[in-house]
Amino acid sequence: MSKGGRLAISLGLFLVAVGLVVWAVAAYLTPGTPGGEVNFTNTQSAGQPVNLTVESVGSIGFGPHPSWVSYMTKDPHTGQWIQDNTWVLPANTQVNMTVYQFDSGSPLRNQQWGQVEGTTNNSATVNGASFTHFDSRTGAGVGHTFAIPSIGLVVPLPGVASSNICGAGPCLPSKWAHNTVTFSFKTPGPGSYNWQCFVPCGLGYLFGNGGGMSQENYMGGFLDVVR
Ligand SMILES: [Cu+2]
Repeated sequence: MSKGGRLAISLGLFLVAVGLVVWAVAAYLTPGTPGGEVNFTNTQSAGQPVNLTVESVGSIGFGPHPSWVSYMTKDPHTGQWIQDNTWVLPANTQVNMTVYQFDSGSPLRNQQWGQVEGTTNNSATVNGASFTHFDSRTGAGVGHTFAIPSIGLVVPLPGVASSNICGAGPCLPSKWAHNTVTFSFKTPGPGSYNWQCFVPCGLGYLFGNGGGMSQENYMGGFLDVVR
């Protein structure tokens, strides 16, 4: 091979190496690159309930669509709020879910979604008070719902009435007005199950189902249930 050829190959390999280093540093510095999975199979002993904490925010505040509504997950390993809304969960295990709901609300288009279904005792709590149905025509309405259609689970998340609304995620419960909703459910057998919001909250889109509503990882994600 000519000297020029070797030089070209060396230069090419050098540039690839520089590119990989830049990519690795950028990946490391980018918090919670959306679309990733959060592993809840090793956060507790086998057979013990899984504690899963999420929040719903009116504007995610970063990424390609900063104004979109979104859920965020509290990473059980680091305590950080990240926009990774696919959860790896053990099969046939109780999940104790806490949702901090930071968004304002409105009446539901379908009052049926005000019913709590598919959770333990078909009930949930909001700020400590048990409820089985929320009339979204009262109070500040419903901000979002959390639903896992394949197991018939729907929980309405009451909207926030306060003017102290968090403008951009991640929203800290210690700082901004929110409603704390808790409920439990049992994971099914192994498989991939989608979860989503059923409140048409993609405002400005036909039927309200555009924007964050139709984009995975904003108003929806997956439960990757493993044995
Ligand atoms: Cu929503």
